[in-house]
Amino acid sequence: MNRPLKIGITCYPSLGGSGVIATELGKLLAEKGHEIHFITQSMPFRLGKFHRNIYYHEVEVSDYYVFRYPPYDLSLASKMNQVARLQNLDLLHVHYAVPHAICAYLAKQMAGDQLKVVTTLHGTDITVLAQDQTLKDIIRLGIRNSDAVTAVSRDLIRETRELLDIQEPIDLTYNFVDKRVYYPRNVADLRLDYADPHEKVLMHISNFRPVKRTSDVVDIFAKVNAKVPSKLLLVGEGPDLPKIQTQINAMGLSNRVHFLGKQDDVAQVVSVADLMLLPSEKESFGLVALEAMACGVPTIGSVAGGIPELVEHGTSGYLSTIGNTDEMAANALKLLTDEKLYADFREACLHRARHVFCNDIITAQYEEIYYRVLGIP
Ligand code: GMT
Repeated sequence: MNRPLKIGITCYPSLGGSGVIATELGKLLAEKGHEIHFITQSMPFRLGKFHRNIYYHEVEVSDYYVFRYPPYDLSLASKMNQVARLQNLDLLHVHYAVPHAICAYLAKQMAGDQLKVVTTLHGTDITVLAQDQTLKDIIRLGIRNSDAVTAVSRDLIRETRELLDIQEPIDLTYNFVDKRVYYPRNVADLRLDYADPHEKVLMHISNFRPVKRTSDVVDIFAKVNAKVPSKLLLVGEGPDLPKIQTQINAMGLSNRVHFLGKQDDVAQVVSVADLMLLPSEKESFGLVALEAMACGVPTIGSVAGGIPELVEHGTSGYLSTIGNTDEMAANALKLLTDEKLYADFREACLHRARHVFCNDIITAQYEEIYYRVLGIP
């Protein structure tokens, strides 16, 4: 076995798939004996209790009166350099290009070339931000100066190459779930809080941003509920939530929809559902579809971005073109009204989550990349 590494991890610590993956990866690497230093603006929300081999370094922003905008990016770069020197870090693994890859590049200039930088692209850092001409060049700088770049789907690799004209290699590192946490939970009692025994449960989990097309979620649900009595559970919060509430009221569905707000224990919540709805406009991967899959819940979604790499159409879910809510509803009904078909999909979900997107496989891939950039055979 290779020597344990000292790794600095930077991510957005609040709710969001990139922060979840970064935190879970840090926890798994620490379990394997590596020393993990989170360098973030606040404690990553999934970090929870004390963990052996995990340390947390908070980035404090200087609010000196001449600053109209406190320079968070410079404070982060300085903190990365400080922690790298003090703790003798082997590498910085940053999640999300903006500003983390650029800050890591600055930190490396200060700490020295022996400090390696691995950048993981998660999606909107490329699909949305790289389209902004004012940010394009600086994102490219961060990516080109990383010792390794990884992305969470083939589609995101393709889009990164196209939008930023990146020729350098990009490693594919799919998102993962910890199989000790994500498995079908026994939630029969909890389910009764939301739905009668004869009703089906459809669920959507997101940050309710326009790219999630949450209006389509309500549309699909209305079409399903017209044929099979169902409940819709909406988990998360975000800018489109008020619009959705208005739509739900206008459609006379308010007594069929539950708003659960932000929830930490996704495995427990998702186990209540029969189907996950993910009709996004853009989705580099779709971590919630994987979390659902690992709990035996098939996804009805769109063919956006990396979703087809995760959900196999006709086996572990059904995918339609973006906005085709008629077909999505028809597919949902097909699954909900055929017990044998549903059982087959459920089995396929469990198998695929455990064998393709399992924590052991993906953590080992990241370790391989770390040793490669450090020149440790
Ligand atoms: O979905 C979001 O808007 C949040 C965003 C994030 O930065 O956490 O999610 C992105 O990264 C996740 C983890 O890799 C992916 O599962 C999501 O698909 C991706 N979101 C988009 O591409 C819109």
